[in-house]
Amino acid sequence: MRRVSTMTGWRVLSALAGLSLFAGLSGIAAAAETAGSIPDMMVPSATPAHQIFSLTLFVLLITGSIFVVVAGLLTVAIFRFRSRNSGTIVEPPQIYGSTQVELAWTVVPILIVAVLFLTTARIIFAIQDAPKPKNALDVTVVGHQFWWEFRYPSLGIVTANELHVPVSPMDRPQPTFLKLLSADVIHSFWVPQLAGKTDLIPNHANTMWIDPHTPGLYLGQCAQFCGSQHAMMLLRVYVDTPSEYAAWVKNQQKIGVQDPAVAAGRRVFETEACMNCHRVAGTAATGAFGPDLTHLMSRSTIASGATTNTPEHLREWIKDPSHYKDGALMPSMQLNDEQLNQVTAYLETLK
Ligand code: HEC
Ligand SMILES: [Cu+2]
Repeated sequence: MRRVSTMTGWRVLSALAGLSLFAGLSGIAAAAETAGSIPDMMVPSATPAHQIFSLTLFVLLITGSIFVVVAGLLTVAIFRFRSRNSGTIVEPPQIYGSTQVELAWTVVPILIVAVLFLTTARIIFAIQDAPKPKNALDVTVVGHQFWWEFRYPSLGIVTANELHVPVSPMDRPQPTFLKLLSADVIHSFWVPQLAGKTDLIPNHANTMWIDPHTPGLYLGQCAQFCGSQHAMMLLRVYVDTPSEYAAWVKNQQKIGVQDPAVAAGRRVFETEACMNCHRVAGTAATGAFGPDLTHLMSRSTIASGATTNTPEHLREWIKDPSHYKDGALMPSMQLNDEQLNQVTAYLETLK
């Protein structure tokens, strides 16, 4: 009777082990397939991310070896020394109070922890104390519930949710140094392929830097629970080639010409409270609670990646922000269809 129940136990156990192995493997396969399109810290492509990745591998190697040794000894003990129903129970030799054994299992773990601690500390300091080259770009990042503000003080640019930085060639590095601030609660800036996470804390400036060598789009997101739409606080970092970057800067510095064809929409914008929360350079709209809309059309997404920037989505967003982002801190201004069309047409000219 007892024998039967142990057999079932083993079967359940091995089935579970097989299942979790399968789940693990298929997870890894799925991750590998989409690598590049999802933010993946196992595919680093910039300097601090590379260091963090090597440290991760090193720690995994050490802890993995410990796991293999412990699990191996345990397996041997379970099978070799299991009860064999021989009738007589013989106690194994008792080695209580052995100085050698006690020393071994105290000193070895201390050494292992010391090695892990020192290598981690070395990399943390190397990242924190990295000298800032003269040509580094400075960007101030301000976290808001639930979007990102990017200010380029030396260039006079303010934008939102989509950060543009120049590529940093290996032979002539041009890193970007970020100063992290918050307008409300704690947020966390995390673009796994570029660098580690750093929190944005109210009344306390943090700094971090990125040094990406390959142009492209890198995705990230707020990594600190900051309210109901924390998961929709996405981040896009465009690493531009020098000419793309120069063109982007030139466009952002332009103050848009006001198109008389959309004067009606501009009037809606200026009379329906939009301008109290949003800035459009060169107009009376100087609000700072919401994203700067001066060059809204240069962004490919709206509302921090909640949806793509198309005229239909824009109109739907203005009509009812909760359609895409329930809990977003922009109210629906209850515009009628005509006002919606007009204000959308106006926004479409903010190139
Ligand atoms: C009470 C302040 C407030 C008012 C009033 C307001 N907005 Fe907003 N708006 C916001 C906030 C905050 C966001 C960011 C929401 C988010 O992403 O979570 C936003 C986002 C937007 C965006 C997306 C910008 C981007 O780059 O993601 C557009 C477009 C926009 N608002 C247009 C308007 C228009 C048009 C009006 C007037 C009908 C208006 N807003 C009124 C606060 C406001
Ligand atoms: Cu956040």
